[in-house]
Amino acid sequence: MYKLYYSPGSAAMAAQAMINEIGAHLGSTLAEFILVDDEKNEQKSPEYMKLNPHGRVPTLIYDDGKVMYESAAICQFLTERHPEARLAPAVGHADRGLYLQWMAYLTNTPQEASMHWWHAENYIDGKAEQAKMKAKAEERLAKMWTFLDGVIATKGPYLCGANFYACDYFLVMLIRWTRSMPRPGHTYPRLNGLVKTVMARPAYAKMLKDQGIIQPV
Ligand SMILES: N[C@@H](CCC(=O)N[C@@H](CS)C(=O)NCC(=O)O)C(=O)O
Repeated sequence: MYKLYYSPGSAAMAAQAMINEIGAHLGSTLAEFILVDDEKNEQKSPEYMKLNPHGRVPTLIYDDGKVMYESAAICQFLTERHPEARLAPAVGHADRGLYLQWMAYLTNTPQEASMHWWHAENYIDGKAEQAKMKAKAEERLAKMWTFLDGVIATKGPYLCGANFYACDYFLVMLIRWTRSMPRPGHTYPRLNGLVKTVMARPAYAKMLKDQGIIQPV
């Protein structure tokens, strides 16, 4: 039904875990996961750029040839196509506003700050300027993790409260991206609890195994 193009540890992590979870729910294999080897720069190959002109992962193929990209949009699309998996609150549900808030916040704030750290060269020229940008990204992400840790402390155990949704997969994916920073997301107590809870979900654990990556806790 789906093809998901991924690189290990990339922005495809959440969508791949969701596809596993939906597939387990339906009792069927739902997708083919296609490796785009970023060590060989395959995301910039002419064949892949025909699918995703930005040369980034993930890309999702659905309905025998329709193509979409942007990880948060793919996650949202999957929740809408498979409401039975309950990976998002239904339209009209009391959690819906918060859920949409977190999906937007995660993709446009911590995800973007992570990009400043991982790919400072895409934003500014010069080694010294890039080092400053990375330091600022670390500082900003530490503030975001403090904030989100507080949200979960007061309203957890998940981002929207009692119910697990796709935004929790997305957050745990972003937390992994900060594993080499001075204050990685998983070192904040409630975020650490969330990472452990999400890693205990078979769909997330299978994604980590299939991608050949580990998630520090
Ligand atoms: N906003 C995009 C960002 C995707 C993105 O930056 N993916 C990274 C991997 S995490 C990538 O493919 N980078 C390769 C490159 O920019 O050359 C999304 O969320 O899908």
